[in-house]
Amino acid sequence: MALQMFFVLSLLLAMTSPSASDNNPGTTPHIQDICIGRCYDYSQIKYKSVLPQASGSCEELADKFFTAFSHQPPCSLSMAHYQPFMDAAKQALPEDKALFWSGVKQLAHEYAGDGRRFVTLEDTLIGYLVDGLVWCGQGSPPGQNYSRCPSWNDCPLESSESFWAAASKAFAESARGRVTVMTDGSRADRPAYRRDSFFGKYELPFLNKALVTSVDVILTHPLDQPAVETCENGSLVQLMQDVTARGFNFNCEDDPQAILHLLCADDPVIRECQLVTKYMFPGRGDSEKYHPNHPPVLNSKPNLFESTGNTAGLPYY
Ligand code: NFD
Repeated sequence: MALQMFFVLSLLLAMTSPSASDNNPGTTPHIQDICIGRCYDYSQIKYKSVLPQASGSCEELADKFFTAFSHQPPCSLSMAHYQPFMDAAKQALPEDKALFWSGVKQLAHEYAGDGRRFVTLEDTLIGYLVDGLVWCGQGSPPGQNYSRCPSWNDCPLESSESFWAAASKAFAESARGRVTVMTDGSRADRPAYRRDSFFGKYELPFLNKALVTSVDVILTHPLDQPAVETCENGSLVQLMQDVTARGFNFNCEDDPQAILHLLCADDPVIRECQLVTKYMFPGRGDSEKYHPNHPPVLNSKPNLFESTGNTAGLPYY
C-alpha cells in the first residue's frame, strides 16, 4: 500500500513540477515591448516597401496578441483566441510569392530574402512580431507565466502551438497564384511531407481553390547527406496526390541551382560546390596547370580585366 502511494505521489509530482532536466523557458520578458518594437521596425523600415501594411496600430496589435493568451490556461487554448489579433494584423499577399517550409526554416528564409524573392509566414506581420518568442498564460496574477511554459509535446494546443496553427491557416488562406513549399528529403527519421505537420494540417488544406493555381515543391538535400527521398518517391508521391486531389497543379524539383548556390555559400570548398569553380576556371584544382603567380585561393575575386591572352577574358591559371 505504502509502495503504491509512493508511485502515485511520484507520478503526480512528475506531472505538476518541472523535472531537473526540464529547462522549458517561461514567457519572454518584455514580450509586449518586443512586439511593439518589431512592429515599428516592420512597418517603418524592414518591410516598408516590400509588402502591403496592416491596418492596426502597433500598440493595438501588441495588446490584442497579449490579451489573447493572458489569464488563460497554457494548454487547450483554442485558435479562436488569436482571431482578433489575426484580423488586425492581416495583410494581402503578393501573387506567386508565398513560401511554406517544413524542416528547413533557416534555408527557406535565406532563400526568401526578407520578402524580396518569396514571402514566408515569418515575413508577414503576424509571424514577424512573435517569431522565436515564448509565451503562455496562467489563471493567477499577473496572467502570464514567466517561469515555465509547457512544451508542445506536454499538452494539446499549448498557447504558442495554437497561435502558429491559426497563423499558418490565415497565411495559407491569403496565398495566391503559384505557391512554393520547401522541404528536406534527407532525413531518415522524418519524411519530407507529413500530413500531421503544420504544413500538412494547417496550410495545404486551407489553400483557396479559387486563388491558388499550383503547388511547387523545392526538395532540398544537405550537401553531405544522401537523398533519402526524391521528387519521384517516398512521401512526395503522397504530397502529389494530396495536392492534385485538391485541384492544384503539382511541380517538384530536387535541389534547384539557386538552392545549391545558397548551400555552397556556407561551404564553398566541399566537393559538391566545385561546379562554379570548374566552369569558370577550368584547370583550377588541377595542380600542374596552376600559374605560379596565381595560387588557387578559393573565394579570391577574379580580376576579369587582367590581360591573360585568354580570349574569353577570364583569368587563366
Ligand atoms: P516543422 P511544419 N515542439 O519544421 N509554422 O510543416 C515544439 F516546441 O516540422 C511556423 O510543421 O515544419 N516546437 C512556425 C515544435 C511554427 C514542435 C509552426 C514540437 N513538437 C508552423 N514541432 C514558426 N515560425 O515557429 C514543430 N515545432 C516548431 C508554419 C519548431 O519551431 C510555417 O508557415 C519548428 O521550427 C511553415 O510553412 C516549427 O514548429 C510551416 O508552418 C515548424 O515545424 C512549418 O511547420
